[in-house]
Amino acid sequence: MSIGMTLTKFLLEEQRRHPGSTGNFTAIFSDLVTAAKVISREVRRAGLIDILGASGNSNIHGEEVQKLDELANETIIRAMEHGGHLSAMASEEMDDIIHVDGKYPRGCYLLLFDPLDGSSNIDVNVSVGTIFSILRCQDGKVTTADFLKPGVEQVSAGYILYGSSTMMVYTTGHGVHGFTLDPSVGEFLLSHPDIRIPEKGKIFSINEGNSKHWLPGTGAYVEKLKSDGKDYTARYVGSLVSDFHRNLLKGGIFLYPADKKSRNGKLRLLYEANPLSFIVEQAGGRSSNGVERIMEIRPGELHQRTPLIIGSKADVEEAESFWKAHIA
Ligand code: AHM
Ligand code: MG
Repeated sequence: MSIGMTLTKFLLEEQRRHPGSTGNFTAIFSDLVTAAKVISREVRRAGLIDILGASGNSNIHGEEVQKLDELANETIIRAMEHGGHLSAMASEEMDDIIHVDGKYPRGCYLLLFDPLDGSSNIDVNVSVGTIFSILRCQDGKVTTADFLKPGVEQVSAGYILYGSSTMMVYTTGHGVHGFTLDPSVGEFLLSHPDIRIPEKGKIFSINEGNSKHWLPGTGAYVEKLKSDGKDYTARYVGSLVSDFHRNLLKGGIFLYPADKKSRNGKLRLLYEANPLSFIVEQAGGRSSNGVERIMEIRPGELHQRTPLIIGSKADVEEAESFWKAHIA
């Protein structure tokens, strides 16, 4: 029986279709896949780890029980540092960048990641995910400044969603493709080739608990959606990857805007907003901070936050028109 198109086969074919490709991505993705499978296994056992850890903070192997987000962080670093294709990494969980060169052979790429996005959902069995972004780097010692590139310079981006099934969705700038982990064979199989986000959706995703802090543009836009002749429906998981993935497939808009309390929004530019923006644009959608394309923002710091309005092109354009009207 054929097992279908695996991620590795697909990457090799993509590499052959684009002469000049070095094969580095195939290797980088192979390490990412290993990390994803380990994290997926741990997420699936999350409730059990708690039970096993309750007796003395160590699991049946005598290892210290780690919080899942720390475990995901460690898993990615350990899986990626040996490969020889990276120079350094940056993680939401670490203040500073993580150097690879010096310890292992050095490559010409940088990896940025949010190891387990949706932290507040980890303990309650709600879908969480890993988000990643890949940049090219120059020769010489890597510093934080090398990571401070606008999103348009990303060479690849993606996420792994630990949902009712585990999925990897990625782009290398040639469309967006989704793979589902088949646990029986341990492979990611092509399940969603060439994903296109509908031009306009019916879903809006925003934390309405923040409405007392909203700026006028946000309030006016949300009111417009609720009173629109076309029926919108509200969906908000509270895990960016999950909310984004649903809207990517069904069409819709996700907003975590600037408000009176958080002038820069909540989400991080380099390893949350930029990778999802690369994906949404490759799928035909749009992403903005309200007034500016996310992928053109010049970052000033590694853990910089940004307002994020992302999803179906027509919906994001309409939201932007409300921001612009209220700023003018
Ligand atoms: P995290 O990276 O610490 O998990 O925080 C980011 C998360 C996103 O996944 C989600 O979209 C957002 O925070 C939800 O925030 P809020 O609970 O304020 O609505
Ligand atoms: Mg996050």
